[in-house]
Amino acid sequence: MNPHTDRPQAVPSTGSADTAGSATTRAKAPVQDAVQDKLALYHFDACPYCAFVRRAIEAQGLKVELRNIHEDRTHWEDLVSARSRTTVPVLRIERPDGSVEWMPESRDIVKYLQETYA
Ligand SMILES: N[C@@H](CCC(=O)N[C@@H](CS)C(=O)NCC(=O)O)C(=O)O
Repeated sequence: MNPHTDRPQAVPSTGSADTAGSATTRAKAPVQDAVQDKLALYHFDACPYCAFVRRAIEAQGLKVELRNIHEDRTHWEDLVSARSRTTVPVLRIERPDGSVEWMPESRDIVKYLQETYA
């Protein structure tokens, strides 16, 4: 599938049925205060996987800086420097202790956001 031209069938809806699991069958990760971590999403407008993540961020009302790699060369360079590739979306998580994690894969990002900051 070409995700730029076709409907991304691999991209699920942000509905919770297939991503959140059952409260009775799966333990929920500890809820954190979203403002404690600095979150930034590397993305670009026409990317359907990015749109999926942006919708989830908006639905949760999370504070996430959007870093468009097609509009800002610095963001593109930082992404390539960290990941050695340009595939987006990628969530950059900067924790209060200064550690930084770069999380790829739209489904994993949405799952992480829902489990961590819901
Ligand atoms: N499985 C990935 C697919 C991400 C993906 O294919 N992103 C495309 C844009 S929609 C991309 O960044 N392509 C350019 C590249 O890989 O360098 C996800 O779900 O996040």
